[in-house]
Order: sequence, then structure tokens, then C-alpha cells
Amino acid sequence: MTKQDFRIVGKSVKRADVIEKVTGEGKYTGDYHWPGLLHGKIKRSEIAHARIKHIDVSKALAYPGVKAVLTHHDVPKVLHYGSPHPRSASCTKDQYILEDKVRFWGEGVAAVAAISEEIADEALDLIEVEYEPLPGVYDVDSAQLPDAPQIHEVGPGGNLVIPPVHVERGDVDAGFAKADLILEGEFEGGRPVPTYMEPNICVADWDGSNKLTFWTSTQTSFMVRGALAEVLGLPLNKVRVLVDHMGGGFGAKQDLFQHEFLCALLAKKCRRAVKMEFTRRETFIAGRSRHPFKLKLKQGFRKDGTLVARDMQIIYESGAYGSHSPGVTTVGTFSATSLFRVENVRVNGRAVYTNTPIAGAYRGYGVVQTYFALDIQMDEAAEKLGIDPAEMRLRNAVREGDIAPSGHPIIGRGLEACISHGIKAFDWAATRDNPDRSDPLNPAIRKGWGVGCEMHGSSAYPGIKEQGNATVKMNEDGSVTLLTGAAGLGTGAHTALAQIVAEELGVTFESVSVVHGDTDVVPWDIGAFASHTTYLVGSAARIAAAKVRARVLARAAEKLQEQVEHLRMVDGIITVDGKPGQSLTVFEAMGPSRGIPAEHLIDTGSYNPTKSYSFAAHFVEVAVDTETGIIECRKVMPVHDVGRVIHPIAAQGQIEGGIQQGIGHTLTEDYIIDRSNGRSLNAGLVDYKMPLSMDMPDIQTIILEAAPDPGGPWGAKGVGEDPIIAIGPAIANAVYDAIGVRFHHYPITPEDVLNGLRRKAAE
Ligand code: SMO
Repeated sequence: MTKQDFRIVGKSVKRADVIEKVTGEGKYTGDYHWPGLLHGKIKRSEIAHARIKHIDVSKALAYPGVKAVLTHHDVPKVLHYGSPHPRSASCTKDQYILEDKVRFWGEGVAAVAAISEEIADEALDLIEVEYEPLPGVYDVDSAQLPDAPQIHEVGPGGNLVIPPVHVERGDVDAGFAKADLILEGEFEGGRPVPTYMEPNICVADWDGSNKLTFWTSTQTSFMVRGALAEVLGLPLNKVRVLVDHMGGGFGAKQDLFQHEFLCALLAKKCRRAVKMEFTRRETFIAGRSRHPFKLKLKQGFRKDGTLVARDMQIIYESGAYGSHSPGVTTVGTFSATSLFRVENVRVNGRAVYTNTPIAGAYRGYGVVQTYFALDIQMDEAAEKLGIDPAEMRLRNAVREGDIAPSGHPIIGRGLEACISHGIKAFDWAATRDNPDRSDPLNPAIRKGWGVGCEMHGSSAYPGIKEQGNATVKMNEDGSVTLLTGAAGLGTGAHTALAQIVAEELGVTFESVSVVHGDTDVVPWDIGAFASHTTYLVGSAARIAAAKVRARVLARAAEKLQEQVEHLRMVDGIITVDGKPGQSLTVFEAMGPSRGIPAEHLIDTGSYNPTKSYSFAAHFVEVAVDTETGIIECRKVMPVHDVGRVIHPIAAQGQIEGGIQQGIGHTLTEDYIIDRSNGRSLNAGLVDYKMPLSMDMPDIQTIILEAAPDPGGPWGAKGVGEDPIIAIGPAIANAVYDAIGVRFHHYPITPEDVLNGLRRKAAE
């Protein structure tokens, strides 16, 4: 199919949910209210590592308006996956709902249900907890000392979450022996928090048949269902999980959180519906951040720029529980074998427990960290070898047929296409060769330009069949309903799915409506993560639509007395090849036939994907104020290969959002933990600076369809996580270009810049 043949795919149709969203009519979990609804709150630990000697809830229970209090004495003693991921390799089973122990500051120790949020909050203060403090470890270095206190009994020991992940190819030592230039560096990064607009929220309600109905803001409704059923000892058909509109997730809403279990248990105890809602502060304390990391990287290059050997060791700080650390460590470690091609490579990844808040899944899942280092060191090598940095990346970019982190061969030349396209569109050579780096308006400002690259895989979990599912119904009037379990995080995924169905089926986009987020109704879904909804569920939806289309056409053929091969269906009109007068609407085709009343058609598609890789190169301009140390990211040109774009404006929105978050990571966002006692110092948005609209650069997005993936619908690949990855190193590289100071960490603060300038002046 050439681009011109598409009627709906590739067009920025009006989003299916746009009216309800802009008018405020769309329902989010927080919009559910009814008389008698109780409110739950969590009592949080004021100490990072301790045993609970005694907990007295009598005063709280006696407080007027309080309906129930739960402590570790009242909840099932079941170790659960903090993340109920079907791939056990992604997650750890190291958490109880409540325990007589706390492992981080702010961990829940008790839960209250009361007739109002205020009363529940006040009751928390009446719970008396007697702690026996335990020695804590608050950074990965002390956690790995031989005599360090052990945070968990489960796991391989040594405060490791899982055994080290090791991958090795070729002969690394021989590779270094061939190198003309060897670079070694240490890198580290802070703790950005996915600041979704809608804090975590859930509502639990039990009915007379002991069935739990559970509304929650989650990316993974079926995993929530599975984990709740397991812990509560219920069959899956006695747990119904509902997800309505969501205000973002960014990966972190893949976990099953402590408050979700507690909400269900409080509702059970009270025999009344309970709502539990995080404050913004709680999304920091009890949410999931990106993993802070420390990394050592050594690489060898030939004079012509060819990378010949790579040796990397990375430590991800997991915090108090494993959450997605196994997955993040595995994905990050394997991804570090790629991006820039190298035959001789060795990467070792570890995840280490500390008594700090939990790190988990966050857009860019382990890869943000490793590619930050790879891309900065690539820049350093280019400079040392006298090669233009963009040209250096072009020479080393992964190519068609190279082994991808997943073990599959890379399809197409996506990364090279992004780099070379950007070089031209950004006017890279002329811009960067310009010796004048001053700003005409402010002599203290130095301008600089940088580039960063990324690739990211979507989907594919070995061993899980039918990961993507969709059901398509052609109703008796010719309208179409798509049922999907894929959550709508706010990215427009449901619109893309509806476009795919309409295109494949041959009906108008407006005739397709999407039903989602009710586990009793929609087909099973692995969850909206790994940048895969369009790729995976889109493929399943296309298969389902094709089946329905064949059945509609079979009916039409019968009615028209024509061969089915001669029929076409476009925009809901069925025509006959070579007979312009002959046609039927879908409505007519679906109507009564030979006395049999009108009926609907329903079919389901399932899809087992391989893994697809998307690519990008980001070109940026920064302005560094040498008096204040403030770095301003002024311009970004993200060039992305998405294989096939389904909805250009939605894809562009994803890219712009990723850049905004990436700028935050790189320049200002860091959830700071006191390394002496595990207390958090800036939970909430008062002292944690995320970029706002006024901080946004001029973004000139370029979307390429350079390397379509045969596994995705018409070649489409993921775009969700990609844009957060390359922007960080691109900014760091541009800062070096501006002021000649190299930074190997994020965030790069004004203080860092001023100290760096001072160091440089002293050299
Ligand atoms: S961090 Mo993502 O939702 O795989």
C-alpha cells in the first residue's frame, strides 16, 4: 500500500475522545462519587529502616467518623509482585501489603477508612507506632559493602535484587588491543519522578456476591486484576477492574501499589465503597521514580572513528523494593550492547536495594541511563579524533542486520536515516562550525549545539502468547465497536486503534467507537507499556477488522449476487468492480437477509509480535548563562523513525512531551534523598522543578517512515518512550560545545555549571 492509498491512517483525524476531554465531561477515576463513599488514607513511616515493635490504633478507631483501621495484623500475609508483570523476569516478589517492618521513609504502616478525607487524615495522627530502628543503607556503595545491613531476606543476597545481568559478545580485550583511542569515564544520574497530572487513585466496592469492582488509574488493568485476585484468594471473574480516562502513567502506573491492596481490603472490611487518592506529595514518596544510576564506561576506537570495544558496568539503585528493577536492569544492560555498533562488547548490570523510595518503570526503562553515557562518550571520542560528532554517529550507527538488544536482527536503516536527515534539516555543519558562540543580547551567554541518538524496542515478551488482542463488532446498523484492554494514558492510542480498524475494515473513522478498560468486557491485554499499544494491539485490531470485513463482504456478495472477489468496501460503501451502478451501504449489507433478522458480526484478533525498534536523533541548541549558570534549551529538532505514522499530531505530541520530560531530567528534576537517613528532601512540586510551558524550547519535529517494521500495522512502530532518551545527552553535548565543560551526570544544575567554569578557569 503506498501512502496515497490510505484514507484514514496517516491523517490527524479528530481524536475520538477530544470533546469529552476539552469540555471536562470525560470521567477520570476521581470523578466517581456516591453517597456513603468512604475515604482511605495511609499512615506513613517516619523512619527509613525499622521493625515495628508495637502499633496502637485504638484512639484512631474511636475517632468519630472512622470506620476501619488496618495494620500488618489484619492483612493477608502474601508476598506479592509490586509489579504484577506476567514476565516474572521483569519484577520481584519482595513485598507484603503491610509488614512489621519498614524499609523506606514514607512506607505505609497502617490504613484508615473514614467518612471524609479530612477525618481519615486526622485519624492517622492518632495511630501510635513504636519503632525499633535498624541500621540502614542509603546509597548503592554502602549497600554493597560486605558487612552492609541486609534489606531483604529474599533475593541473591548482598542487597542485590537479582543476580548480576551479564552479556558479552566477541573478544573485548582483543578489541581494546586494536584501538587507537581508549576512553574511560564514570557517569551518574539522579532520581526523576514521573509527574503524571493525575495522582494515583482507586475506588473499591464489593457486592453481595463477594465480587470486587475496582476502579483504578493503571496502565495494566489485567495485571491488577490478577494480583488482587491472587492476594485476596478470589477467582479472576470475581475481580472486575475498570479504567476510565487517565491523566498519564509514564510507566510507573504499571505497578500494583500498596494503597490499591489496602483500598480493596478496607472496602471489604467496611462493606462500603472506599476511595483512596494520593496527594502530589505521595506520588513522590510512595510512587515510582526512575532508577538513579552509577556507571563506568570504557570504549576503544580506531582513528577513523570505528568503535571496536565496549566495556560497561552499571548499577541501578532500586530503592527499598524490587518493583521493575529486574526488567529495567535486563533491558538497560542488553540495550547497552547496541545503538552504536560494536563487535566486542561486555556489559554488566546490577540492581541494588537501598533504604530509599522505590524506583520502578519510567518511560525509557533502563535505557535513558545507559544511552546517556554512550552518547556523551561518543562525543568525546569524536572530538579527540577530530571527526564531526554527527558524522561520528553516522559511522557507528547500528545498521540493518546488526544484532538488536533483543537478539533479533535490526530491520532497515532507521538510525542512519534520522542522523543524516537531521544533519541537513538542522543545517548542522554550518551552524556548528560558526565560531561565534555569543548571544547578541547578552554577552554572558554562550551558545552551543549538540546531537544525541537513541533506539528503543517495543513489545514482545518471549513465552507469552496472544499478547495483543482486540475484538471488533460490526453492529446491525453498520456502526463498529472496537473492544480493547489497552489503557488510554492520554496519548491518543485509542484514536490510533480506531483509525487502524476503520482503514482495514473500509468504514469511516467516525463510525468506529472504542470500548476499553473493563476487564469483564474487553479481551485480555498485557497492558499499555513498552511503547507497544499501536504496534501490538494495533496489529490485533487490524486482524480482527480484516475478519469482520471478509464476513461483511460475504453477506454483500450474497445480496448482490456477485463474487466476493469483485467487491470493494470504502467508507462504508460496498461497490462491484466494473459495475458502477451496483452498490450497497454497510447498513444494507448488515440488514435482514432471506428473512433472517439483522444481526451483528463479531471477531477477535490476536497477535504474537517479535520486537520492533524505533530510532531517533535529536539536534539541540542551548544557551548557557556563564554568570548565573542557567542552561536554557532553546531549540530541539527531534528526528524520529516510527516506521509508519498513524496519527501525525498524536505522534508529534508524544515527541514533544518526551522532550519536555527529558529536559527536566537533564537540567532540573531530581527527587533528593538525604543520604544519611533516607528522608526525602523535596517530595512534591514546591522544591522539585519540572519544566513548564515557558521553559519549552522551539521544537521542530520531523517524523520519518524510514524503516517500517513488518510486525506492526502497515509498518508502524512505537513512539511512546523514544523521545525521552536522546534529548539528555544531546543537551549535555551542546553544553560542552558552548562552554567547554563536560558533564557526566544529570541533572546539570546552575551550580554545576558555575563550578565547572571555575575549574576550567583554574586549569
Ligand atoms: S516504562 Mo513503560 O510504561 O514500558
